[in-house]
Amino acid sequence: MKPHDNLPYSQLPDYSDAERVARSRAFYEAIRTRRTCRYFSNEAVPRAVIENAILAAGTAPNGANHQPWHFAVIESAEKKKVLRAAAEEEERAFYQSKGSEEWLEALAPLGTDADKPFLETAPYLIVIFGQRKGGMNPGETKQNYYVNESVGIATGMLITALHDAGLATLTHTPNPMKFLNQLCDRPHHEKAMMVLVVGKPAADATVPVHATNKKPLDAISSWL
Ligand code: IYR
Repeated sequence: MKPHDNLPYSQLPDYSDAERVARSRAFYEAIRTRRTCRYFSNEAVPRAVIENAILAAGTAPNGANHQPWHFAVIESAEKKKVLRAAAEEEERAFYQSKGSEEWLEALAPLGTDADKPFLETAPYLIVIFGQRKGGMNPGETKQNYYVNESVGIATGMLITALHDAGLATLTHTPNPMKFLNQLCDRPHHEKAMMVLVVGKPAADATVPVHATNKKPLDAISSWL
């Protein structure tokens, strides 16, 4: 088969309108229960769940189908410890001086601080890298396109897949993230974009009320 050959698009079920409405509502009801979690159980989670979620993320739409992402899954206690120490050092600088007054005020209702024990408690830390170069095949150095957009969509799908499997996640963004290249043994042309903390929520986990307040449809959409 040549690269420009096409295949029939035959994968989608032909639901009735009523079924589509019901399914879209059911999906919304399921995904609206997702919460960013800051209290994790240390209970193990099968690796296959993470592998399947990464496979799902890897189907995301992306620039030129170069799939410009890499998911480095940290499960070693030693590496988690190093990541936590480096991230907390940066976060201390952020909360003590680097973060603007306006930014810190915006975070106040979430109650976040520089302490990140979940970085050692949770069974998995998925460090998500965007690849500025790489093309489709190993060893290629072709330019990649729409890396931020592609990785953003893939990350959303990863979070959705993990939520569907009954796992909690936290999108953590240490700033700067350069130390993650060395920790995860990734080349310089890759940029770490997110640390996704994954696991079961702690039995007594709570979420800030502030985070449950979602904008209504008419505030986030318009019909033209
Ligand atoms: N990276 C910091 C600060 C932080 C920033 C935003 I914007 C958040 O929504 C939450 C936290 C931290 O992890 O604490």
